[in-house]
Amino acid sequence: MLFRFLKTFLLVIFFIRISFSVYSQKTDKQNSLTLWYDSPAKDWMTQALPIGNGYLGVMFFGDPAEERLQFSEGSLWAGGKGANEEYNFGLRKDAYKTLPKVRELLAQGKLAEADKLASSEMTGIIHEKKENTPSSDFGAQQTMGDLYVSVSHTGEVKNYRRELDISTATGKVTYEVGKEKFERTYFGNYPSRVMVYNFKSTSAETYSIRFSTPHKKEYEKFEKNQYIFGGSLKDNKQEFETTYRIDTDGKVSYDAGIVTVKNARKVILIHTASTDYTYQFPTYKGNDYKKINQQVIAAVAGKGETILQAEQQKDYKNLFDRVSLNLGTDNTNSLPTDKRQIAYFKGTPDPGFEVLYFQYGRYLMISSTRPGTMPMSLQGKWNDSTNPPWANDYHTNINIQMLYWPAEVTNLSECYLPLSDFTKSIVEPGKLAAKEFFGTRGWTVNTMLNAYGYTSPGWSFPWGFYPGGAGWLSQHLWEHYVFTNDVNYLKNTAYPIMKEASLFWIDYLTKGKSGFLVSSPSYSPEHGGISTGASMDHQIAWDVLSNTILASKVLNTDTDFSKEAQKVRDQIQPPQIGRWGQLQEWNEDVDDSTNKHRHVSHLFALHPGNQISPTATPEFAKAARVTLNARGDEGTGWSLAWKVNFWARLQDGNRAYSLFKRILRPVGDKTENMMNGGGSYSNLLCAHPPFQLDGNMGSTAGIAEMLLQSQAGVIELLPALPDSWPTGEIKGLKARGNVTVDEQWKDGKLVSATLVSGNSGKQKVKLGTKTLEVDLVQGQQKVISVDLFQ
Ligand code: FUC
Repeated sequence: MLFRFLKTFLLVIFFIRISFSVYSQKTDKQNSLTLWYDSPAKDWMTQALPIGNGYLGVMFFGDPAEERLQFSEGSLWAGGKGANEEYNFGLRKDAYKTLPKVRELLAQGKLAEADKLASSEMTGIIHEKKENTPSSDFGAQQTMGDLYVSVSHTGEVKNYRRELDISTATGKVTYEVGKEKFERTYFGNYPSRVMVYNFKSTSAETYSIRFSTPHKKEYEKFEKNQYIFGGSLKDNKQEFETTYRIDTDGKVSYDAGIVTVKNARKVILIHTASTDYTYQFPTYKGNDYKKINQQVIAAVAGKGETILQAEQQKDYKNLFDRVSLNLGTDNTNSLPTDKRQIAYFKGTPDPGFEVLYFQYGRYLMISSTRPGTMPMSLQGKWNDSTNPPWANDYHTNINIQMLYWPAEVTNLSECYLPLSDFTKSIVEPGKLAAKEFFGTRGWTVNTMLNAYGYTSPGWSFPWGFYPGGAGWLSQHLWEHYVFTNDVNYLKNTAYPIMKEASLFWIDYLTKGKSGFLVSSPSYSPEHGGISTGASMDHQIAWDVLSNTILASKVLNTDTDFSKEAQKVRDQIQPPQIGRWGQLQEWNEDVDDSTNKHRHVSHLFALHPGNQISPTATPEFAKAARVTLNARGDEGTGWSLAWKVNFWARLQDGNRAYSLFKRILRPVGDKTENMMNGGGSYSNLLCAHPPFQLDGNMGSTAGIAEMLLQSQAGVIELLPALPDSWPTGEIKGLKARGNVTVDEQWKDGKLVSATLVSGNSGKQKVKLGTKTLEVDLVQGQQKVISVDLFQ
């Protein structure tokens, strides 16, 4: 008996020692897909590290004395009808009646007068700030609050390390105090809808846990080792609840909102939260959030941290491991990431750092957008404020689309579905906006979009005016089909929405002076004023009509409608080349060659559209190049990222790469810079500045675009490989047609590519200027060696 006891005791001791020594071995190995630091984060935006489970975005700081776990839930939104009964999705009754007059003034060249009239009659209505309202009844996405966990140890902290391993989606903080060792492990578990925060120590400690929120407390309680906080937003009374279960070997007590755990070597919080929000127009209320939390907590009742972690690993790795990138180095990761970023900026070549940034985008996507969650907003799911920049909303004139660019091509198709659901949810209010402001059928959204169906033009003119949003969002619906070949999705979800977006353009376009169909009034996002015939509108209309025509063919439906759409599409004003060889941003040749504006919207046709390409339309591609050269290589975070994608489409890998390097530039500035402040913070979140996640996502997509393209019905291998990546391998990218592609290259040249298709058929594959056709058999590997192209 004694012997057995001793044996168990020794095993436990051995296990504890192993867990700590395993950790230090890993430190030595310096996992190349890890961000790590030798001090705690002091600042949320630039230093704290993001984790998440799709629903919740959490930032951890790693202060040894008191951990701060700041969290946000995607559907916690101020504003809407709850904030103001008069809120009406921004609609302005009969605004479309002003349209003929605005068009007439524009046709007469009276731009200022047209602007004035449209500004007063065609701007969406919001109701200004009231007490406790962050930004009018448009609202803003909200932080939920912070969990603070303090630990009783005193004394000097040694061997400190804070890290985020993106290959396992695990955050860690380790340090020593005297002889005692401390280790915290954090991760988000999507299948069980919980966050897990695990505090371990070799010494027995007292832990104290409190929740702090800027929102109103409705109730707070602690029962059966479970803390529950019910709250509501002050402006719109939106309700939410957050709760965690404690697993510990210590003694737990609760008093006045503070949970104390004494004599503990292990404290694990299993945390969840939800709100009463649903996609139910017009109320957006009714989610039984308390029941959801109860179900979540009940479902994890038998699951400890180990099971939850095993579940999380299976779920996460199933997505993350689909794509690997190796740029031919040993990927040393011996410097803390902030110092590594500076060394890289100063010129130390570090392809492993570039791989880390590429994969970070995929990590952030898996952590913040999963089926059933809200889509990512400007900051993904990470927001610490009640009044975040641009309301942390869903901007549709570049931002929300860029956030989702990597989804299909980097093999994370499922992560797109929240945007698909959200898009579906805004069709109804979007139809009202189309009718009221433009007098058309179909649906539209404009620049700013909230969680409460605000689809009207912005609240100011002209920046908020942007009828192109719905057409652009429809591109993603189509691309999801094209990448997955999921005909049911196309039929039941995508096509009906695309068709409605097309109807908008069929009705809105009018005959211009040249005889072509033009958009009027139109606006090139956040640049210049309104006019007749901004190029981006035409390109978006062309895109959505083209895709809808293709979709109707695939589905063998709506032949008459398709013919009508084709007739309209073919009459749209084509892109134009201006006096200095540039692709014109507007109908008139007025582009200023010295202008450095961050938006380059008139190149939509090059990327993400496919109307312009170096092979099919070389003259337009040349003009796009002239435009890009004139705009220059500076910009905000997302602007740089878009330029990476543009240059990749122009097949200039070196230029794309030099722009990508700019995105990795260290930035400390958190204040708004609309021109040239783009880069990345030391936590590698992209700086607009301030922080916006679109730059991260656009960069990840841009790298994929440099290595593989398929927008023209041909799989193009290594279309824009930069000289700086002479040797490498990428596995698991997706090409349109549901084809998974691996590529290996050496000395700047392809060695071989391996294709696996979800369906059998012929496929064109291109390398340089040579194209060949291969037969693909569903599920079977097809290895294409470079010799085949000779
Ligand atoms: C668009 C951009 C800004 C910013 C904002 C969130 O309006 O022009 O640069 O990214 O979205």
